[in-house]
Amino acid sequence: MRSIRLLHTGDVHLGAKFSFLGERGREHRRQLLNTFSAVVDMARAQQVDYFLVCGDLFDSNRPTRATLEEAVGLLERLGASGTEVLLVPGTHDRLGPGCVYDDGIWEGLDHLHVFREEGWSEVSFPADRIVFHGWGYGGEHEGDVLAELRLGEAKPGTRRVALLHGTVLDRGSPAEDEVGFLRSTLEASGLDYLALGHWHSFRDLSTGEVGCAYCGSPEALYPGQESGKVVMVTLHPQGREIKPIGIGKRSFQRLEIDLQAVADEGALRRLIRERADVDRYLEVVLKGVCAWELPPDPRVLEEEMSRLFLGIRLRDESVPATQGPSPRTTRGLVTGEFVRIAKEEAEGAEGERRRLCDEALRLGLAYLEGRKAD
Ligand SMILES: [Mn+2]
Repeated sequence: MRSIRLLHTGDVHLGAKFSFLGERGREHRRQLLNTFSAVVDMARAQQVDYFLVCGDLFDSNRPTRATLEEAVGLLERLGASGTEVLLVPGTHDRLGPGCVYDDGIWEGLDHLHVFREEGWSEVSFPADRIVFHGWGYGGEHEGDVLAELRLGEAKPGTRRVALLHGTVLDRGSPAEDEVGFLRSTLEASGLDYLALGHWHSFRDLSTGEVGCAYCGSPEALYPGQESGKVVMVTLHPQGREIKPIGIGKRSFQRLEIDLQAVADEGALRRLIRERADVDRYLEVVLKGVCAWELPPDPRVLEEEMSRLFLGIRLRDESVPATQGPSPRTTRGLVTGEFVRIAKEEAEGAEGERRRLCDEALRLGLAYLEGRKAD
């Protein structure tokens, strides 16, 4: 029995609108296709045996003709180079009348299997002694869907892999518009690997005998999700290997800034500018007591920085120092005098000297206010 290699991806969301990215939304929609193309290239370069797509290849059942043709073209090329493609629909591109998988474009493609039947169905590759079970998602389904999986008879040594767009449940039933399964059912499933889609961040849920992972989206989609990976799975004659591989070009990040530790608006600008990257979406949350007269206007800063990032959002949760008499702005108090002098020094200073002034103000304030200087 030889080792079998699977490239596991899903939740690509081709055609997603990204209106929150404004002018850059269109470009990011294009990026999803570019990244998917890179995933296909990786599968071809590494000559994987099977390519698994675990739902939500499309963001909706109405992708543009160009998007559909390009995606199917990529899968066709993959099939032509000897890799078998297996695909289950997800919640966004679910089965139903007129769904994207009913389109004639999918017909007559060799080496491409779409699980078009609602519920479990299977396809087997006797030469490799491997069977794939796929759940055709057509809408929510009560109960544990893995408990409904029947592996049936097969030659000893046959490997079993399932594709599911669903949720692992700790207890109870899945949320609205989802299908789910319990960890205990996974453990007893008899599968070699369960390839999951639905969550947009990679997660390895393997349990003893059964390998299981969420691949996550190959490209960054929304703030708060850690996307950008695909999973390379190797089923050895004994054991398995599950390897996440970074492939996404872009990232969504969050930065919390305690204004108490920032000397002034200029220093805040510099802190944000340090993260500048046109492939990065940055969510900045301003916290703490604002050391200056007034907290900055988030919209002005967003506008000013927007060209430096894929997108930037500022949320101001800080408390203005002007709400009460702050020792920092009170003449005659040690803290107030220190802030005044340090700012005078910093003004007009540039480069390394400026950085040192900012640092001195930050550390000095922390010392005077009895805070940890982190
Ligand atoms: Mn999804």
